[in-house]
Amino acid sequence: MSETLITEKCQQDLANNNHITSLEAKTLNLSLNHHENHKYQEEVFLFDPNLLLALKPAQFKFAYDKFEPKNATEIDLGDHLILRPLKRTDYDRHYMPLLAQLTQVGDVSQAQFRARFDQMLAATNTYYICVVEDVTKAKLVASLTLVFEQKFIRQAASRGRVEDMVVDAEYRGKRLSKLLLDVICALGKELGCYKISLECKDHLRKHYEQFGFTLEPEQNYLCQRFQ
Ligand code: 16G
Repeated sequence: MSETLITEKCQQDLANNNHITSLEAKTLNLSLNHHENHKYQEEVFLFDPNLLLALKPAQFKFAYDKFEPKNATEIDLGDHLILRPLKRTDYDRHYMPLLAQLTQVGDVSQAQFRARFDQMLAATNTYYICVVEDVTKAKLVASLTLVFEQKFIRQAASRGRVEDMVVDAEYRGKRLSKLLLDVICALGKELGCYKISLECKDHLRKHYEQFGFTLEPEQNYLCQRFQ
């Protein structure tokens, strides 16, 4: 592998929060100058984009017009829309106003956003936030989160939780919520979750049932609120 390619791979691994374990990387004196460091900061993903790029539409419940790798980190959905993991710079791509279409978000500053992003990133292999961006507007238009929870039960198994599904009002009717659910369910399976669960309002139950979610007999969703 050429030195340039190795450097690119290392920078991508850094951006993806992967440990650099390859012998090639270890033997390479990887010193990023200030400019490169800045570039790396701009491209920090919450999880490895390769996890999305490895998904095949054949794994999905529904068919979509387009689901093709656009480059090393993004999937082209057509219509100027791309799918990728959340990035550290996404505060500037209207991420909080998007979430405000789901529930109260409060007044989160860019610094608070980045601090929370860093905390999620540090909890390795736990937060998988998938977003859809309209690249013509540099604006996030849909988001869905998979939380990967490790357990001691069931032979030290892991489960997934689907959280914070939101699609921008102007982009509804493009089946983005279906696509994100397909993606998250396929990802959860790939990660080895023994189950994936979600909480939703009654009128959305039918929507989620299409993906195999069921209200199990005698299961109740209980909640205690503190605010
Ligand atoms: C919905 C969401 C949940 C989100 C909550 C916010 C899905 C499947 N469910 O229940 O993830 O956290 O709304 O509402 O996306 P809250 O601010 O009232 O807790």
